[in-house]
Amino acid sequence: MELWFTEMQSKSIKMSYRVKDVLHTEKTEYQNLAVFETEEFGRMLVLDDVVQLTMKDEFIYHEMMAHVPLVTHGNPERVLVIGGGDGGTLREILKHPVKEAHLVEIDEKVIEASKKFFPTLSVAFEDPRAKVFCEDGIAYVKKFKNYYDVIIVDSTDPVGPAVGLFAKEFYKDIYEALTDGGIFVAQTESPFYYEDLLKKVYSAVSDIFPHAAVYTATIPTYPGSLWTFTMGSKLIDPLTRDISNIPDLNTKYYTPYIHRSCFNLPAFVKAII
Ligand code: AG3
Repeated sequence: MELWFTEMQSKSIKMSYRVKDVLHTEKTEYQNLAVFETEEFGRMLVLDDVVQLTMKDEFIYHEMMAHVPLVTHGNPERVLVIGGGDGGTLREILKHPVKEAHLVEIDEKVIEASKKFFPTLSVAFEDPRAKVFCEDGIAYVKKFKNYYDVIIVDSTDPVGPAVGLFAKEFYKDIYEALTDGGIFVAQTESPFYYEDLLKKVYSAVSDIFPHAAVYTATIPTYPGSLWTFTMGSKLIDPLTRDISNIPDLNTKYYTPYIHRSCFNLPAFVKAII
């Protein structure tokens, strides 16, 4: 018998993966969580029927989530991830000489599943600089003023529990929680399927932050492949930042050339923002 997992990438597009094994399914307090062993992309984490990561291509998303803002900042000491309970973004952050790498994840079951099924990501939680808080990220950031150098929002799609993570009020709280040279990045979905969201987020971020920029990466298992990240910066202009001294970060996607080029947007994306 053949087993397939299908994600509805949009109302009228389905993407199916042949599954070798269903390793885990559970209903958590917040969402349905599943771990599959797929034929093509290896182990896969799925939340509410949406692919969050696969072993084969997770490096692209996680490297771009972490290294673009951290290198743009230049000398981050305290970094916060909101969401990202699998630990992938945290793992990349820890390649930098940061002092504190905090992660606030609402669903502790995601962290547990990662510890069990994704050891190459959850290894990040063992680093003494890493600290995990299992609570609502929206309430968490309100507690801080001028504290974090970089805040990264590694959320699920803007449905259900993640809706508030794409709201202007939340970005204002993030602005306050950041230090003077602080930088914020959020994953902002596919420009093909979430055009309105990208437009809305970019406009909110550019209202709040002196500098706003969008960058892209190509991620095979995310809808539309081309994926966007939106950055807000309090001081440094990400587009003119001198990045000639980028340290070797032992990466598979991110390079200094990628850093320079990822802010160069295709014309149709530029037209959206
Ligand atoms: N967070 C972004 C997942 C978005 C995927 N969307 C989709 N497949 N429709 C991933 C969390 C990984 N740390």
